[in-house]
Amino acid sequence: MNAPPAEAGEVMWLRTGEGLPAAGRREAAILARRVGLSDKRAADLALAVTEAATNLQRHAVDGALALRVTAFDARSAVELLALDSGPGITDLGAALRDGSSTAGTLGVGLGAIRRLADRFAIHTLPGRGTALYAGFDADPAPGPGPDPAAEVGGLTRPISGETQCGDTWAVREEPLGSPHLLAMMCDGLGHGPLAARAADAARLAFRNSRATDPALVLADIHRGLKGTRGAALAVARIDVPTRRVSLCGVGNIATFVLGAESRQTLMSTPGIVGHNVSRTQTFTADLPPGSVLVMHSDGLNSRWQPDQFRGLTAQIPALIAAQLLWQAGTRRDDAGIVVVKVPS
Ligand SMILES: [Mn+2]
Repeated sequence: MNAPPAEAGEVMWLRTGEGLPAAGRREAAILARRVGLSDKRAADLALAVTEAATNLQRHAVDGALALRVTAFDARSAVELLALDSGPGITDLGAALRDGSSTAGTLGVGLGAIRRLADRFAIHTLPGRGTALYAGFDADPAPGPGPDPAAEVGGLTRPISGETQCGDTWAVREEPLGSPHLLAMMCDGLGHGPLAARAADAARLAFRNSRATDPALVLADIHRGLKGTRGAALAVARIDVPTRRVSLCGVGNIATFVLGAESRQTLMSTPGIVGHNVSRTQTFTADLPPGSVLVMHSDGLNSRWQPDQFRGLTAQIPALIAAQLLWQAGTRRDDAGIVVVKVPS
């Protein structure tokens, strides 16, 4: 999977409605050109988008496609997410088997999408919805390299009616090449272009900071956000060998260590990064094998519980982020989430 450094990029959201397959194909073609997919792979992507869109259109309560380009570790890809609010797939195994008779149900075409994609993942919640991930790599699959220190994924969605998003995230190694990761989740105040500008400034300051302590990284970002609207923002440091997380957050960013059946909260303190940051506090926690670090903005309702998301922590971070954003997110605010998983 994706190894850091990783950053939120532009995400194209397309909601279910007339013409979703055509709109999805159009967007996919633009992204395929941008990352240099071969004609063959671009056609495969278009086919997968058509299957996913048709599926949503015909069978889902409410749904959306999210398409984006990712470029991690010198490997670029087009990623497709298909998200819906129900009805869920009762027999996922049958739906994924090629040629199985699932006509008339939500699972149509899943086997085809899995076969077409370089990477595929799916998580379904009976009655509540399905999240599907399919990745199409621009370059031939790299040979087996060293295991990445961690897998990272995230997702942002602007408030209804806006195209730019004030929520953003980034993850990178610090120092570079070390098993120490820094992760940032940022919610630029308000929404629209001015919030997006604060988010851009936060990503830049995060990238340029050479500090290792999360409170000092946050202080660097605080300076970088002067003159912007400011943001709620949290920085986590993950020490991979010891599986320890330390977190310094200011304002309303929710941070959790999420296990299969548990959720531990790491607190932030009040304030606005870029405006008023008085006394910060750093909290630490263990990241037990099988658990993931989740950071999200208040565009997601933080009252969600692990038992509502059975099996989700076993999925790839990009799918964990997408399912949580879709199920807990509101359209009345920018929404953003980042998930980091340290392999067992
Ligand atoms: Mn917000």
